[in-house]
Amino acid sequence: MGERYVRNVQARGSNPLISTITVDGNHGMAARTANIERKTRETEIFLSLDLDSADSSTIDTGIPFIDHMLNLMAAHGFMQLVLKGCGDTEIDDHHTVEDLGICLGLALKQALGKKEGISRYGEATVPMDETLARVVLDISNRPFLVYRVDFKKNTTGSFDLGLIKEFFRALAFNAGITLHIDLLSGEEPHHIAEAIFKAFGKALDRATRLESRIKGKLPSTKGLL
Ligand SMILES: [Mn+2]
Repeated sequence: MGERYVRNVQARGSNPLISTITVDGNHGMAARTANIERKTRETEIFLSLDLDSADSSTIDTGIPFIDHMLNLMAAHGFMQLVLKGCGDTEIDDHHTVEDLGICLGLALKQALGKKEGISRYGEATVPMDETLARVVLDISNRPFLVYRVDFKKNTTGSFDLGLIKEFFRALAFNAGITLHIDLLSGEEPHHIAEAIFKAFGKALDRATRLESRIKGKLPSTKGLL
């Protein structure tokens, strides 16, 4: 919208200085950001999300493997995540990973607000060597997870790979998204996890991208999301 406005101004022959108006790149909509603070007896998480900033993220959850995955997700999804978390990892990583999914889901829901003008659907298929992972999602307010991923090992390093499903289930249900994650091929668990998190980031970027043709309307024939 911004670029078109600038072109129209120039076409009308107005003061060319007006063409220096800065465009916020966000179709004039409010910033799509969220801040979440969540404390329980099991975890403490502070999270800031900016869907429209590709600045580098700062992530420290106390679980280096998850820090690595969330960094990949944010970088390839062109979003900025500032995250500080800690939890009862002396028991295991379960509470912390699930609560990170809850907080990211809540942040996503908050950042998207009324969901006006978004593309709504997003898909990405991402390879990593022998691995190919596909993520398809709908910002639908219909929480659902279909997770067809078969890891041939239970852990990578000391990380329990079963927790990846817990993370995405918590995320999908708290964000209100329909989320399908399929592993099309893959052997090495670290590759599989990376491809899934990158594909999620890219699919989310595509689904949350503002679509200028619908001019800020809700992408639903029902009129409700
Ligand atoms: Mn890696």
